[in-house]
Amino acid sequence: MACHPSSSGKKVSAICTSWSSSRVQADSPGHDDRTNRSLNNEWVEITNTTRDVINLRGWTLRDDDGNRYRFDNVRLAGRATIRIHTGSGRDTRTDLFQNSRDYIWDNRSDTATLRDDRGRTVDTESWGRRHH
Ligand SMILES: [Ca+2]
Ligand SMILES: [Ca+2]
Ligand SMILES: [Ca+2]
Repeated sequence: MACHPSSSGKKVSAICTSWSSSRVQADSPGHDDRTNRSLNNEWVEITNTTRDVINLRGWTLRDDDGNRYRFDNVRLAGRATIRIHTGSGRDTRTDLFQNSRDYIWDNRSDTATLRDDRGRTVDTESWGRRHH
């Protein structure tokens, strides 16, 4: 987990120490055939480990290849988990969709970086090894 310490915000430092983008399913089960179903079985889960509601508006989720997802007005309750799917679908309280037509999270290696609305890194999740 990476986190830039904040001198001002008690709230931000609390987020930094408490947040985790806890799980990534980078390799959609089965053959990667680029169907929407397969794309949606590639996802990142973010868990709010605090007891406070956090609004993710303006927050971003990025990979190592320049893909970026920007959150809308999404309120994540305390202790709640939200799953961000790669493919298309209708956003709900527990599931969001990037509406991408291609995979985002590289099966072998990649990094998911969550940043808040001020561009500060809240959490990172890496897997595999870099090849360049
Ligand atoms: Ca993948
Ligand atoms: Ca697969
Ligand atoms: Ca990627």
